[in-house]
Amino acid sequence: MAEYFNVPAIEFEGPQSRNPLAFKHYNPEELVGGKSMAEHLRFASPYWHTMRGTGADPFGAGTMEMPWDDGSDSEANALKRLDVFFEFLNKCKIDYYCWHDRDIAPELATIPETNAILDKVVDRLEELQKEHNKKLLWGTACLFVHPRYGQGAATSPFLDVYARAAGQIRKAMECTKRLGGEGYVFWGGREGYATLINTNVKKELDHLAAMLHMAVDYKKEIGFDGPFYIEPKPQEPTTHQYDSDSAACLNFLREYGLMEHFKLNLETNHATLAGHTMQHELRIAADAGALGSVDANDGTANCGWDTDEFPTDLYLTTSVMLEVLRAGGFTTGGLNFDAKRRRDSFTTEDLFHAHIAGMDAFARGLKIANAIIEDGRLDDFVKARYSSWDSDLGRKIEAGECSLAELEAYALERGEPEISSGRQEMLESLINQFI
Ligand code: XUL
Ligand code: CO
Repeated sequence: MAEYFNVPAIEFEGPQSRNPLAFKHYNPEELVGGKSMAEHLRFASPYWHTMRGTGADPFGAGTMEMPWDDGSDSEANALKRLDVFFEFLNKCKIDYYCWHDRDIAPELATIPETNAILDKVVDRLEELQKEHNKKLLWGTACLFVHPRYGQGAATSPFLDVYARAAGQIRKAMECTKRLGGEGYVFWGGREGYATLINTNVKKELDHLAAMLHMAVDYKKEIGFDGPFYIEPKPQEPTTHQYDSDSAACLNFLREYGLMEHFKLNLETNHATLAGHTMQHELRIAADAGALGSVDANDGTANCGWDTDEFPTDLYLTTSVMLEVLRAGGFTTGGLNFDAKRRRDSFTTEDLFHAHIAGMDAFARGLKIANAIIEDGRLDDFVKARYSSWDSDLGRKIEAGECSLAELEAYALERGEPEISSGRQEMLESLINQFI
């Protein structure tokens, strides 16, 4: 097979290494809390950024070197990219990948032609996955690039657009199932509104739920047993996206009877756009039993755009891994780098530096989070903080068996309550001890 990257396979060399093309912390086989790092972290690379991201922005053309790509929509070009991608995954020791249907194969003039080229690409992906022992973390349908979806797909005012989206979802699910995908994502990039002046919100949400119910029916029909994930994001490209954050998604899923079929795929830069920390989004999902998978990236906090940067901040990766470990670890999910290099990092080698940076940051985050949990002081503090509830009365309230009058009588007897310090700064300092 031709080699496309003038970069050796990336090896673990330890924290003292001065080699930029080596892992300093990610050591796939190393055990952390009884499980290997590879099993904990389940890294995935997103086809859209890694293979199709040109570095273009609203002010200028792409900058990325892609010497293998002739820029055409030909089958040969689509197939060649797959070889490049698998060389990259191998050299970077990444076991999983994710795609949108339209990243791996182009949309052609008609639906049958489009599906035919997609099938050819999926045939080849099937071979490559077997040959290189790689797995599909999740697939998804791109329902936001084509102009027909400009006013929504499952929330389009136009029934013909809705039907087109339905067919595209069905096909993308079929391909995901063929490739043994562990999950399937719905990110509603255009499922929201530009303005309420022209929008029937109730109708659009009902239609979105109907689409997801049809997807559940199809999932059962073809025996796809992975979870569905909704990926929240509050805006961009829409002014308001219906799946704005974890809590809004959970509310929608409960309202429409979809909870048992869905988990959430949470992305840092989407959390920050929603005015939350990533830890908040993960916690809300985990508490509802819906922490599915992570789109691991970061943004520039004061910028207000979804900049999809590689995650290199250890406080971020530690907080993510704390939530993931406390939720029992990933099952079907993983850490998908929904991240792109900066325009300035345009060489093919930068793809490696970017992923190494993200993988090492998460390896450290994992080790730090595991050490914090094993140390126990943080969790013990939180447990102690709520210990007054470990009483007969506390249990009675939590079981819903108490009345306001009963509590009033109790309060009368007790007098002014005693409270203790939340010790935020002490605990922040404790976490710093591990970082
Ligand atoms: C867009 C985004 C998407 C989804 C998949 O902000 O995150 O790439 O992850 O459609
Ligand atoms: Co994403």
